[in-house]
Amino acid sequence: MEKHKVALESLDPYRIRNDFPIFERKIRGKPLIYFDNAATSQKPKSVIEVEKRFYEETNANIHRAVHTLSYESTVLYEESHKKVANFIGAKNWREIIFTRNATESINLVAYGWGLHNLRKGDEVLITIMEHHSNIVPWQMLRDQKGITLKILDVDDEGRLKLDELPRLISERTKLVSVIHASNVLGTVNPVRHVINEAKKVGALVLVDAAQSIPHIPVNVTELGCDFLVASGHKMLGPTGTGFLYGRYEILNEMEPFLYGGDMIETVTVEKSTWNELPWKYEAGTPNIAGGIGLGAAVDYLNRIGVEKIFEHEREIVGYSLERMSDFPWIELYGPRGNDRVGVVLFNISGVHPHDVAGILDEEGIAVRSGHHCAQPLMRRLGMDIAVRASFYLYNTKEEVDKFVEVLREVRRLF
Ligand code: C6P
Repeated sequence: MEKHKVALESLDPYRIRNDFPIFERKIRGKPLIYFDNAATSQKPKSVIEVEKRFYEETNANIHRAVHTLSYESTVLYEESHKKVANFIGAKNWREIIFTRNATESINLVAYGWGLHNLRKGDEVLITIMEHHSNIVPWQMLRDQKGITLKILDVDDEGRLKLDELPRLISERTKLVSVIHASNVLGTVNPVRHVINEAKKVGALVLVDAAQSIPHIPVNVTELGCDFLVASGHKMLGPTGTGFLYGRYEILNEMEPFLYGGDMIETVTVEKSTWNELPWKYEAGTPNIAGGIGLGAAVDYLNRIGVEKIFEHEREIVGYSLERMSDFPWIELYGPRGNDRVGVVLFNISGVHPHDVAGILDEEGIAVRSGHHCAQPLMRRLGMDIAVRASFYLYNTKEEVDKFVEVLREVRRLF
């Protein structure tokens, strides 16, 4: 087991684990092995401390008063937007809108842009790989506006069928909304190629980066996407945090999503005008402490380096696949190659996925079983539910060894 420590020179997960208080926790007397990172990540001390300190020392509403606490809160909250903007290579921090999660970010685009810009006969292209969050809002627009929803298929390994893109994209395509990395299979999609194809017909592109931003370097300016969404809580940030990146000109033109306080410039009983970006889209008192915590999460990720995190995860996922491939009774899904983040989807023949997850939990190992909020993809791959182990920077090969040992026990029991 010790040998794994030295094999990972660039990132030491054992040292990193000391930054995460949750790993002091025992589950039924066993050390916690947290393999449910695609659902939400654990939080480092620095993020927890920043939130705590905010409440203890600074807490006040933003943009509303001249007193010291309000001023300090405002500065901290705006500073966090700047950190996120730098982290994803946005040119202007005003292009970053804080939301509750990736789902709210997509809804913001669907309501703020889609509802007002799409007409009957227009087309939105998504893929069969999407999370429900990137399907259902467009179905709402299909039903309300009469647009057509087109779907790009995947092959049996779970890679997008890119050769079908030219057939699906046309002058009628107004938006392509595509998942960057799959929460089910871990596939990293060549979004740059998709963006290039969409731009040929003048379509806008939304990238669902909920599973890529925490794990691989992403630069919106290099990508050339129009919108990008992510969950703060999957990238070491507090729950209740997420963000939308949108190109300045588009956000400026779009209609607000939620209406009320702070998103206005002036209000008379007859009419209102909108605040400058990003506040036009952050109506009401936002999750101030959470937003500041998200900034601290970005600081932490920068200190470690997202490239190193990706390398580490590649190593962990490669090792898991290698170990799990030894057993013919484990069915593994997803591409075999380097184009994946740290997600492994599998089933054990003859054992219900919830039973697998239950026995793993008995041993302190947290995985997710179910449809992973991507039922169309699961059906396309010929299954209803499966078990998912998803890794992050603090996971070790030693944990994978324990996990595989318990899987063997599951097989023996059934
Ligand atoms: N996937 C998972 O266990 P929210 O919950 O709104 O922050 O993120 C939604 C979302 C959008 N896109 C992708 C690719 C996602 O993976 C998720 C969240 C979690 O797979 C919870 S369902």
